[in-house]
Amino acid sequence: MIHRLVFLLAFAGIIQAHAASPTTAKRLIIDTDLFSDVDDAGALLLAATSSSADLLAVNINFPSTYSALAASAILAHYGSNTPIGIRRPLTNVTFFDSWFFELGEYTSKVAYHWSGGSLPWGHAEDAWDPVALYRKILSEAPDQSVTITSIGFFDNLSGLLNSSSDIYSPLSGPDLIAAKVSELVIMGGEYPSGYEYNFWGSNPSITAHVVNTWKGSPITFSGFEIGQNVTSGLRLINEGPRDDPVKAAYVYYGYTTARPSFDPLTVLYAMEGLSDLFEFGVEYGYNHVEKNGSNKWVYDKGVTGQRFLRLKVSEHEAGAEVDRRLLQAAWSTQRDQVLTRQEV
Ligand SMILES: [Ca+2]
Repeated sequence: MIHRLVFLLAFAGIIQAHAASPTTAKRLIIDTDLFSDVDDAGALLLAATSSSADLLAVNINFPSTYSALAASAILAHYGSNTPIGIRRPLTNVTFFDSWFFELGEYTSKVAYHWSGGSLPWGHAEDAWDPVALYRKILSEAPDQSVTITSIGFFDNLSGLLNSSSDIYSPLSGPDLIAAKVSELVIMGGEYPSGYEYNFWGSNPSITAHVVNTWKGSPITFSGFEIGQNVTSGLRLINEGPRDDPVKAAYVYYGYTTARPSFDPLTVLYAMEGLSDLFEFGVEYGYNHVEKNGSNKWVYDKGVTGQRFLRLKVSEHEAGAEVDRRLLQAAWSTQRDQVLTRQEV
């Protein structure tokens, strides 16, 4: 009986949250390397289901067919038909944990078993060119209205910066960014200095191109130190809906272990701002990336428009909030609400 009440109250709360879906929802584009870590899947779950975000596009910066198909499967499961782009040329590479021999592959399994959306199984080549998708979505958006969230590598954003007039817009890449982007939120680097995977793991000179030359919108950095010790995923694994693809991804990837929360935390900031979770570590100066992918904050008081985040709560509290949000998001889909009713 208690369980029934809890589920019904949760159900009512979820309905209310979605009914209140504001016209002020942030227009969001996510650029993800959905492949070698599962927290990208958690981030997609949050963005696809939140009333705080209008997910306009998902661009993938790792060129595996399974990354594109898994993104489509995940988005479709939560009722999102958000268009998907992916960096070319595509490969059929799958993740293998050659560092620790403990993590599992999830993108091909999620892609196959939850096949759906705009890129069903076998149709990865139908994905957008990511730069064309950026230019189309940005050109159609109101001025200074789009938040871009980078939770992986930088090839697609570098391509956007290098782009020129096309069928979507007469503007160059930098001019289009200045006209349409309200904020670039980057998970990557370490602050005030460090050497982090998203910056060095693909092509660090491309990282340097994006971070060192981006102009026209503020940049907020979410560093390695924010998410590394904020673990999440166990509640989704243990309490999530039976047929949830992101729950399955966490199981395939980490078995029964909680994972760092780099990307879910970054997407929560991108959607909701500082909220109760974050504060700015600094609000002047700028980030500089070397060609090897290491980064260092330059404390120049004459420069504004870049900042890095700090947690305002303990790592334990932040992890509990990410866990709560992942679980709430997974149960919020129409399909699972029906399942919930049958189960209680
Ligand atoms: Ca990522």
